[in-house]
Amino acid sequence: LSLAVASTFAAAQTAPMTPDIPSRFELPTTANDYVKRVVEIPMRDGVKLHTVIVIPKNAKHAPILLTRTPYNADGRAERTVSSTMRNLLPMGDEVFVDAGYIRVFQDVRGKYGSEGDYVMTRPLRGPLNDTPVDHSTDAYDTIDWLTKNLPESNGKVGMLGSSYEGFTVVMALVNPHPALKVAAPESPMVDGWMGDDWFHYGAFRQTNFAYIAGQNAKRGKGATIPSAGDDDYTNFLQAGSAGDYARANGFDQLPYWRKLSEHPAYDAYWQEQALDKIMAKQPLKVPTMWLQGLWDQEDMWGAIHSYEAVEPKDKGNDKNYLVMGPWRHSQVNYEAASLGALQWDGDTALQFRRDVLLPFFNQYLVDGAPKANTPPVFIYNTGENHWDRFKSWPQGKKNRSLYLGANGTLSFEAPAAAAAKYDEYVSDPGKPVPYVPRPVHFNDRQSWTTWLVQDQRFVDGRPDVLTYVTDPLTAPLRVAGAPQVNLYASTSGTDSDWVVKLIDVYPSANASNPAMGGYELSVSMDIFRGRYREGFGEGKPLTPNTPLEYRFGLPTVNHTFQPGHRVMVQVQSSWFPLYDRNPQTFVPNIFFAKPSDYRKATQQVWHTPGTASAIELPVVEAK
Ligand code: PG9
Repeated sequence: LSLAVASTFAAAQTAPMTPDIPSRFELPTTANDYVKRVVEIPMRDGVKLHTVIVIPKNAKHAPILLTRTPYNADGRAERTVSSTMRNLLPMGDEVFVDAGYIRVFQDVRGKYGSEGDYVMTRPLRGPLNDTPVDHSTDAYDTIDWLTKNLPESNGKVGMLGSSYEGFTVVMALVNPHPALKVAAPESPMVDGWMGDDWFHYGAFRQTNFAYIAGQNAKRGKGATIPSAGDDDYTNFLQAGSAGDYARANGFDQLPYWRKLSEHPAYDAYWQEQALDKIMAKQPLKVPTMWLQGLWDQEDMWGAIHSYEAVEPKDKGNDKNYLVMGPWRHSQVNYEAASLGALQWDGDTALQFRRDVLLPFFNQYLVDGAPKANTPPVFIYNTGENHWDRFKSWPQGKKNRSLYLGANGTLSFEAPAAAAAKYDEYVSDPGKPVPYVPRPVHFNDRQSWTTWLVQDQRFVDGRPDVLTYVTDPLTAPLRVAGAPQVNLYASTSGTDSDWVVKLIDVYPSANASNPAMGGYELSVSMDIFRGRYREGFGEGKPLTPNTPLEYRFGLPTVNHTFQPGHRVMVQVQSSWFPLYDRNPQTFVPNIFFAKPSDYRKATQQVWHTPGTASAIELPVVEAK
């Protein structure tokens, strides 16, 4: 009897040595308010793209929101493990979830679950791409499949995404599928040389090393570069040139680094990829909301330049829209009541998503939805702390020159002939000016996302930073557009970088918010690599010790300098280690400058009647 009991008992139990990891485990889905389908969608060349589709339970005639990503579609479609679609999907999607949208994330070819080759910024078919496919055809084929295979949908698709995901939205707008009804490229990477991720006016952005290794070392999550020490200022200085840093960290194995370093100038490789120029060639077919942050530390060029390039062909004034919020890169999809020390009038990102973006998308995607009251231009005034709704952009039609003067003065009066013709400093590549206070940590997210609003007092007064400042303003000064630098400067070297910052200096004391007392807030700043002053296609040596003109646009602003504030301009010749150092001796390719090429140079900023350095401000005159 006891033997029989024992064997019955054993039969009811799991044998002790049963392997504890089953071949498959799935969470029950009955409680979910959504259905998730993971599909491999075939493209025209047979390559299958990994696609995650999240459908509200019992959906009927639902619109589709599509994002194409190099950042892991499975992860993008699972913010948290949750039975509710709201908690499952990214924060920025909440308004769309509440409105009953179907949400689709797809891995671009060659990344994560998708087949095919990954080409970092795959050019459109043409001179740089002799394959039959690009992101435009992949978006087309994907939309075609979605409209035929999702019975829960109404067959209308919108695309949205930030940064790289914004770049894939722009690509979809070139020969768009007829079912693509509306699009919002958010901080899209549009021109990687002029002012988006890789360079700004030819100066290379060394933060990209980590990105390139992270994206390209593997099909999934790539490699992390070890840090030599706890201050990236020292790490990059000791490495030498950007090319030396790359070599020491194994980048010669990564084709994208080779492509970058073989094309330091704005040659055909970059020109053919500039999406703003491509978009400008034909009128928009799809209503498009171009969107970016006013302090977008990664893609400051793309959206605003695309909007401006496309605008002349928007004859019906019904396809081309611009949105600029007081945001860091991609902050539109998160909480945005503040940025660094700056506080806004509520969560500006939520206000935009709920009140502008969703109604705009609904209008084109939801059957029977009303026409949205979408302003052609929706832009935050960062000095008066409110949203502006405009019919057109820029608002500042009249450029007024703000002149750099003797003794650190800055005024709307052109300089008279004076004894002091210029101000001088020594730029030493051995001691470059930091872009944030040291120690610098590239991977410190807080520092990286807020560096453009960093209080500039940390360099004001350095012997290699020139500072010009107005008297306290007696009336508001409203600037609405892109300030233009018109600098006359000389160098004793044969190449030089020029960094120019337009700064709002807050009154020196602020009892309610002491952190803002005397704050030097950069409202617009950028770097220009001097060798390109005569043209971006080819770098040329500078004539030493001669005042030369440098003209370049600064990032767009919509800012009121308030009475009691002062306007400041700072000029310096390095911004390290974010930007690689200019050796200040002309060499064919700065990526590969040798240690002996890096030399101190005496820099002069001129302010005489014939060489009047100034910033031209798109001022809106008070009525
Ligand atoms: N700024 C990132 C990027 C875009 C495109 C190319 C390279 C980098 C991004 O945030 O996606």
